[in-house]
Amino acid sequence: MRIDIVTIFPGFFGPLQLSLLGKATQRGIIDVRVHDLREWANDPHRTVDDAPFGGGPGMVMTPGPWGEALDSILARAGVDTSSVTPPGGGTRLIVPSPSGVPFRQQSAAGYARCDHLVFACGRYEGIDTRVIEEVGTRVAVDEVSVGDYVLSGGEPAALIMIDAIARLLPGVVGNASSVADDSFGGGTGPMAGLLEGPAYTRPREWRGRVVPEVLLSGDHAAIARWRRDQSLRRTAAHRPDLLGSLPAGALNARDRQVLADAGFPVMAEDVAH
Ligand code: JEE
Repeated sequence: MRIDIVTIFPGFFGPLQLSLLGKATQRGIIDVRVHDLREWANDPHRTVDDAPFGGGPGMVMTPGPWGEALDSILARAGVDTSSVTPPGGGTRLIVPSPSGVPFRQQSAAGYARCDHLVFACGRYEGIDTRVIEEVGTRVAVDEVSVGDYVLSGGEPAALIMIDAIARLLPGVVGNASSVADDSFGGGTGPMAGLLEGPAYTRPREWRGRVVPEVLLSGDHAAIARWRRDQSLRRTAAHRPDLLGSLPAGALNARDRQVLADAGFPVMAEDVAH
């Protein structure tokens, strides 16, 4: 997968050379190019911002350099820069924005199937919206938010998204099942829609705290049931919203009892008529 990133802070993407993403690059699974937006700013001061029309605080990124940068990157990728073609193909432009659609595990899985992603990382109060409109006539454009908090720019959001996408590519994470078993990732598995429970490793006792006996029992059914109980309790405590959006029939009578015992009221199972 080819990944182009446009930013006024190229140094922000140093972490992509580390750890899992660095290995993915060495293995040729991802090819990341970071571009300094100011290379497309033509004035002597390499200006990329201006005051907002209509007034208000802060500055807005001016469309000129963005248009030139994205034309150049999309032309190299073989995306037609002159005629109006429907979105699609292997290239998508992702614009991190506090007003974007939420980025979820399913978004990461969708982007992992693309050949080419371009991230347009804004700063200040964001990018002149005509850039998103105009480029959207030539390539699929998504305005995406990584969460309900305000960042100072799109760079940390792009790092988060690239991490979540790249680890889904074949050959990036060694153990494929550790990807499938993730919270949110098990779309069809028994833990679908629940958070992961606690993890333990050696030693069996540490600072007086012992590993739950069931995990040492070798009783795989009992271990699976215990883990599900832990997942349910943690989900209820940390993300009660997730319990509300589980598919119908996801909770059996035992699940409901576990939640009730933990003090979380659950609606009775729907009865088909
Ligand atoms: C891209 C610039 C900074 C700060 C004003 C903020 C007022 C833009 N989940 C996410 N949070 N934030 C971003 C994100 C932030 C960005 C840019 C992404 C480019 N900024 C910025 C303040 C404001 N508004 C919301 O309340 C109203 C705008 C992001 C992602 N992805």
